[in-house]
Amino acid sequence: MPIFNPEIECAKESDIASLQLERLKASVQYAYDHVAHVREKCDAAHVGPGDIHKLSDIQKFPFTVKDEMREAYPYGLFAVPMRDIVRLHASSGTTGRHTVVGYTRKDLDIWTECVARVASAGGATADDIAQISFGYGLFTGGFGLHYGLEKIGAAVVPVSSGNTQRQINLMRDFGSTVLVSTPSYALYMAEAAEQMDAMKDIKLRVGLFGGEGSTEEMRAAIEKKWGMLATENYGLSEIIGPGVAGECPEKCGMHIAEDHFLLEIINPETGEVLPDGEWGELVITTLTREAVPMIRYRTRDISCIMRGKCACGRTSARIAKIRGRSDDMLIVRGVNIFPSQIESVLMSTPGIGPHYEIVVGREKFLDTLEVKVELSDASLLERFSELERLRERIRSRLKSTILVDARVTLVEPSTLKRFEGKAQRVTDLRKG
Ligand code: DLL
Repeated sequence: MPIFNPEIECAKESDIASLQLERLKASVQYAYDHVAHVREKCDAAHVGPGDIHKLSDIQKFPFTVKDEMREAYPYGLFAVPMRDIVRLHASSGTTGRHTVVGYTRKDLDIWTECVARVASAGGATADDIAQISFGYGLFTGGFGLHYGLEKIGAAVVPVSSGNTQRQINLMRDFGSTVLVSTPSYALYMAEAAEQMDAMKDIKLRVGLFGGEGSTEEMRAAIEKKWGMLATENYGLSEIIGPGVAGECPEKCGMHIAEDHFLLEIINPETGEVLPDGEWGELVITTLTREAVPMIRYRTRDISCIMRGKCACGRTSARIAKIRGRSDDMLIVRGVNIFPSQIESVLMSTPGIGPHYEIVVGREKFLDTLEVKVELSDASLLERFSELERLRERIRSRLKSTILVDARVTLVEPSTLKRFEGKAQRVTDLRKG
């Protein structure tokens, strides 16, 4: 499997660390000189670019949070005049204003390189026909993967998301070999392909998935349905978009583009920096961004950093599969639950399908948790005792994993909502 930039991706750890330090000094100086908000925050915290002598000196700097980007809407954190900007993207988020990100020509070149690396690592090559089923638009997924895949020489099919039957027809007629989408959309498309009896004519061999979390069990289900290798990559618009990190076929964490991003893990409650291998919130500092340099951006994503050479030959540090977002964590009757824990239980229980919904509510001052999941075989609905046994099995497996008693509702196949982009599986009725 080719490595896109072996000089960097397979470099000695100490060489990467020196490059990071050199770039960190320059990037913090640049942000301080060009973004008033950064300068004011640094001055208030009595730190400045001159305080960076080693990589860990970044810990002296204050964090940046999403609200600061919203307050600076639209261009308050930009470090360059608009004439140097060649692209704008934005992330909508569930509440409030968009966060807007800009790119200079150099930012776009770097972004393309970073995505080319994750696309190669994930298994795509110049021989592939890559169907991009991420939305094209303000979301960074479509355009991000587009330029990265073109860079490695793949034939890109920019379908964008939606119109699922057409996706399947194109996949079959064009002979697509790589699918780019969210994992939940990949599942939905697999179901559509089965219904259209098109699976046998589809040649997909690799899936490059991202934009949302998924469990190992979900990956296994996708790989089985499509008969493909499924790898995932990670990124966020505030930092650049996709391309921050990506898996190789070893599936042992996502290789970080360390020459462009400095990653830390912190305790989300105290802000304390945690050592490698410990789980916490990912914090990212950009090392080369021109348009919107970021110092210690709190991603809210929960992961851990792993080091050591990978069997694929890359030496770059990796982040583990994202366990969830700290703001997605549900607190039900005082117990912390990540939706991914529920997904793992459901996906490893035979007899039910991969589509589910989680509803949290409150009855008589007590939190309630309902898990709705589709049966894989509708005829079970007529066999009451079997149905009850299955429901009880799921309930007790859930209880031993999440320590909370959930109401399990089994529904007919193909009745729960399907997603063409990022799945929205949790409804918290206690909010708002
Ligand atoms: O989702 C960028 C992206 C697009 C990455 C396509 C990979 C592929 P945003 O819309 O700003 O950007 O959303 C960023 O999505 O903070 C995570 O919570 C989540 N996310 C992205 N990739 C993964 C992943 C894009 N592989 C937010 N696993 C991030 C888990 C992910 N969560």
